[in-house]
Amino acid sequence: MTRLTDPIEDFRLTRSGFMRVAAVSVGVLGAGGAASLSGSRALAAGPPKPTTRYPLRVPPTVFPASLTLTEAPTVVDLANGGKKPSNVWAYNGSFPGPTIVAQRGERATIQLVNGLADETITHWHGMIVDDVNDGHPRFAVPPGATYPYAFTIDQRACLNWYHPHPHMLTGEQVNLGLAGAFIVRDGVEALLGLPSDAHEVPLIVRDATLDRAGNLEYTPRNGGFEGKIPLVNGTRDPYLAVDSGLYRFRVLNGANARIFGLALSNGAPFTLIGNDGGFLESQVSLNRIDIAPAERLDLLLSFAGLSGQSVMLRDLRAGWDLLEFRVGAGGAGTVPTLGLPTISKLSTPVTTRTFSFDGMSKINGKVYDLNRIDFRVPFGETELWRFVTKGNAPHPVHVHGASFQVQSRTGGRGQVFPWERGWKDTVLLEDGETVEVLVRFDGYRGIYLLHCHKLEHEDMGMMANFEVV
Ligand SMILES: [Cu+2]
Repeated sequence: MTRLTDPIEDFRLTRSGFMRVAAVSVGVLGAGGAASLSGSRALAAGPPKPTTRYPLRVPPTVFPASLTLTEAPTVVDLANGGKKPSNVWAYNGSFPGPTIVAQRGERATIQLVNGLADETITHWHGMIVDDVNDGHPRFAVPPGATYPYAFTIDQRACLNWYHPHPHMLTGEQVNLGLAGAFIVRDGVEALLGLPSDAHEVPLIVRDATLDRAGNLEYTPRNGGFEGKIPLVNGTRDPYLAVDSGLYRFRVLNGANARIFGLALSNGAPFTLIGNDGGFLESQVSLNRIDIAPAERLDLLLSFAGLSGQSVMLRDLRAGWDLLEFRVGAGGAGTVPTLGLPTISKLSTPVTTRTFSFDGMSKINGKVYDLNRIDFRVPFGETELWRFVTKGNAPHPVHVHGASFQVQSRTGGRGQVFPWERGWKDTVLLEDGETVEVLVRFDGYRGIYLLHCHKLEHEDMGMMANFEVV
């Protein structure tokens, strides 16, 4: 059985539904797959260097009109061709879920089917939609039920994603496999002539723990789930055969709690052109990028001159090899200088609010209450939101219903990083830091969420409802 507690705040999850066996099993739940918290720590040795690598899985592409998404247990091959069946939970049997690709202005009509044994609801992370379509936990549906979504996509081209958001169950459902990419395209992007088709690759990076039978196993800790192995697009030890041309990688940190420090083994820089809310105003060359849970990156990478060589995408924090690029012949193209669109700057906030991310389960001293509106925000007014913490960071702070612009970070790391410019919906708050953002809710009125995207903190109650009025 797994249960999260917050010793700092002496808070305990009391929801009976949360006590469960954490290993996924298709058919009969249980089978002795549960791990105690102390047991998961005892086994936390580093992964061995893999000798065999498997082709990177690229999820199928689907479109948002008349789409049915079913969340259900299924069996996948994490070694993608290695014939090693693993029990996971997945959207439409695909781990990660199918990549939804939408054009700005398009209408999404999506039927969510709950094929799990618990309630669920799906949130479109980064999508600006009205509140009945936002996947708020109050809309969670029971097993066997459906939830109909219908919304118009009206925002800049960007990489968003979708995942479950039921109260106190998000960490488990995401960790056991329920997440997928949601790409928005627009005319501005089309004019840039960026790499496409096989040269545009989504990379959903996360960590995972497997039980002895090789099934995904959720072993939460109140400080955040820490998996023992990395997965990219649900693939163990993946490689990607590339040509020696230009690629666009759409990177999502889909981990519950882990931050990745991305770098390339040959020391070459990434060219960062966008993040959560779309393109940056100008491209930037970076040798290392830290990406917190739920953050996204839009990267260009040229393999010109590397034919016959191997380049590894690494995580410098855990010392993991994430993805090997095996560079073949053919292909062309170096990183172009792009004319990226300008970003109108938010300014002159009307109101300043301070949010303290306390312990592991509270914002401003309060544990989340599904039925409590914590504050109200006037529609269309720019506000300055200040995020602080009394400890137990990192806290990746996420806002529903609007994107924001990061203004400053004082204390701690003391700077706004290049990957935090432009439009964001998630920003990393470390211990000792104060992060200020400007935000304006000019899409829809209604009830939205502010929360920590370390999913174990979220599930313990580090979340607040606000209403745009
Ligand atoms: Cu947190």
